[in-house]
Amino acid sequence: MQHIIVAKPRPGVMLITLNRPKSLNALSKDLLVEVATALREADADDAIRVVVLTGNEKAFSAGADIKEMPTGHMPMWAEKNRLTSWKTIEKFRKPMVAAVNGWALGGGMELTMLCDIVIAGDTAKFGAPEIKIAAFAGDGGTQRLPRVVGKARAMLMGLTGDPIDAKTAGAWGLAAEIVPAAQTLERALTIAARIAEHSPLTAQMVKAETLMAFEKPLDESLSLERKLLLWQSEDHVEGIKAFVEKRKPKFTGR
Ligand code: DAK
Repeated sequence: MQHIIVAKPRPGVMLITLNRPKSLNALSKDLLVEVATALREADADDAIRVVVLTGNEKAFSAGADIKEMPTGHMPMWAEKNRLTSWKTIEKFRKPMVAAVNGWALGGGMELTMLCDIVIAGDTAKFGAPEIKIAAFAGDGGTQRLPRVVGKARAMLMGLTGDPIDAKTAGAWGLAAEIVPAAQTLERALTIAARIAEHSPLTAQMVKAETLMAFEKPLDESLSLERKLLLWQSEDHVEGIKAFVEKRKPKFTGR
């Protein structure tokens, strides 16, 4: 990997660090392909239960790599590997936590919205500046941002292109917690390790069901949720037994 660093800092946790500091972790096609590759590995590895995604202190990511954009008409947006990589990130089944310091702009902010929990340092700034280069948040941002912050705030961000600070991002629901910047990664890893203690299958189900609330009409998602009452797993049986026997459960992921 040339543009990301992959580590396993806690049991059950994969840490992916975006590593193009000279361009503020701009999301080049190659970087996106590497992130998608790491996620495919995480998906295939039962020992990995949660992924944490982070950048550096100056930037989580400043968005799509503007220097990679053609000045002619040929849309690099439609490049197959780029689109497939975004799809892989979007469809990743295991819980994903973002640890965000500094800039999370354009595609960088879109990436945080594909994470299930966002922990932001107090230096973080979120924004949709695409309009400044006569583009728009075309990797899901025009649809996900209003679902997260509401129409009026999404319009404010998308039409002015101006960033919001961490406190505002927390108040608007883009981040679950705001912490001192020096503690962002540690807090995200602690949350990831906590999730990794639980039944992995169940954590994936909680993720999938929660996402349904954003993706399907209420009637449809409620009936899908009801069908899941039929769902049973060895971990569920173990969870009940452990409670009754007053001991810690041993989850196997079955
Ligand atoms: N791409 C490439 N390089 C970038 C970059 C980016 N997004 N952001 C920063 N850099 C580079 C700078 O060019 C500079 O490189 P050198 O000049 O040193 O070689 C280095 O990173 C440091 O940046 P600055 O010198 O500018 O640092 P400052 O602290 O002064 O400013 C900044 C930080 C984040 C305010 C500024 O760098 C900035 O405004 N960056 C651009 C942010 C941006 O506009 N992001 C959105 C990109 S567009 C689609 C349609 C559109 C899109 C996607 C899909 N479809 C139709 C499917 C668009 C998506 C986007 O994300």
